Amino acid sequence: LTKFHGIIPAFYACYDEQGNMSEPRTAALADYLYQRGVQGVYVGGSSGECIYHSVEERKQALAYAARALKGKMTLIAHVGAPSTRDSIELARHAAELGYDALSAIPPIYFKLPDSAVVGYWTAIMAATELPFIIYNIPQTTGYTLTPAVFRQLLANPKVIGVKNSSMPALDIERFKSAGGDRVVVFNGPDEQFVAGRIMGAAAGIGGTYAAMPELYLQADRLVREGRFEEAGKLQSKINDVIVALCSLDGSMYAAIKEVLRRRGVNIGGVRAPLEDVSPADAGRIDGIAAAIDAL
Ligand code: HMN
Repeated sequence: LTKFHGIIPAFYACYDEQGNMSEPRTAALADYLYQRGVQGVYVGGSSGECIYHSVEERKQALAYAARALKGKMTLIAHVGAPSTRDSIELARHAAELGYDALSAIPPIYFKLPDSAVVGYWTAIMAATELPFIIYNIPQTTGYTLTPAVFRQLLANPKVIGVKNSSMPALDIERFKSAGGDRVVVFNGPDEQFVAGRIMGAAAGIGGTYAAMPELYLQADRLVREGRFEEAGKLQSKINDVIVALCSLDGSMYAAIKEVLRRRGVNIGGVRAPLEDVSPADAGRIDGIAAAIDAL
């Protein structure tokens, strides 16, 4: 479990000018994160726009990131898809690529009973030898993982943790309490990374980390050193940036990609139906990028 700690940015979809998956641009984002010293990456999740990709494209995204980062940091593959079949295909692909762990949201669209969701996760786990991280994100999937279902899943030794993106920091504490030393809880909401770490998360996986990895690494260090007041103040500055990123007309990921462009990493735009930021917001993006550099 020691592989799973610290700052694990959710990796973004890296497109060429035509909007196709780009290996060189993936390598550029990978290198930028590696240079900053993050502990791992979470590839093909929400922030990776996986929901808008074909299975083939998702395999490309997983392969390009692995080729760039294998052996350099912890690699987690998100393989959740609407069908069990596609998820298993992605899981096997990730295992062949040498990923360190798999993770998956619950199956989306139909509202399924716990038994179907548990069956889905169990089938993915059975497909490879890799450890598995449950992904709880009720605000987008409509499915809420309860501590009782989590405990049931813990009967499977492959379950090593949960990435919890629900807002209550209490949920992080409850999952940690249910799993104890045999689980890692990953903080999901970036806006309360510090709270999540203090309440039981040993690591964070976040959609805004790659926009400002140095700030999250610093927050993580402050928590490890018990400097909670300073950590809280830094969190507040991080939150000002997140609020600014979310205040533009386009999607937050479009805004982040513009910030990254200003930090020297061009990974293209976002895939529709996600919306681009309008050219009129260029000045505001400059301001956000400058604010990050100044922190
Ligand atoms: C992923 O790519 O799967 C992300 O890590 C998900 C992550 O928990 C994000 N949550 C959502 O997108 C709902 C957060 O990092 C989020 O982007 C951040 O807290 C800003 O609101």
